[in-house]
Amino acid sequence: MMRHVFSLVLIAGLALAGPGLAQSVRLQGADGQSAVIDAEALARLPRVSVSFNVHGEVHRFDGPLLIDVLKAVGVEQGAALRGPALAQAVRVSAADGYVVVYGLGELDPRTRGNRIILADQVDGRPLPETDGPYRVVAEGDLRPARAVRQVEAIDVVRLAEPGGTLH
Ligand SMILES: Nc1nc2c(c(=O)[nH]1)N[C@H]1C(S)=C(S)[C@@H](COP(=O)(O)O)O[C@H]1N2
Ligand SMILES: [Mo]
Repeated sequence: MMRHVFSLVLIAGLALAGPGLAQSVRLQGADGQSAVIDAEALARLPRVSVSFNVHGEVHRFDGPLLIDVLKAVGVEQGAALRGPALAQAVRVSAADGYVVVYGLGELDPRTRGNRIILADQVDGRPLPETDGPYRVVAEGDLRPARAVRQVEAIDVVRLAEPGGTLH
């Protein structure tokens, strides 16, 4: 019994210790699905390495494809990513209120060659606290403006009218 009380106090203490310990990202799907992913969940996904130029310096960023992360809330990929599914926006929000929108189609590796990842490492180390724990990196971007630091939430939003046609 005492041991359980102690565990509860320990867990509550960790929860109160502040956002630095909340190493998770909130996900919301287009149809109301939601999930919270943490380092453990991310570690189970296939990893990708991307070279990315930040203000004239090339760095290697590692992490899962952003579209693989979004599988937790159900997104179409590959051949299924067609018609109205291509009218979905992926809104990435950061701790400081910075928001960047990607199109779901540009996240899909079977649609487009340049990869977009949720990086948790740079040059083989965890991201520095100012940038991480998670940062979006879009391979091929010529400026790092879309490379959202300190990602907190990712939402998928449908922009097509309901009943849109499949072409
Ligand atoms: N959360 C967050 N991410 C952000 C920004 C920001 O203001 N907040 N600025 C963007 C811009 S405009 C640039 S140029 C790069 C800067 O990357 P650096 O901090 O690694 O130099 O981060 C991008 N990611
Ligand atoms: Mo910038």
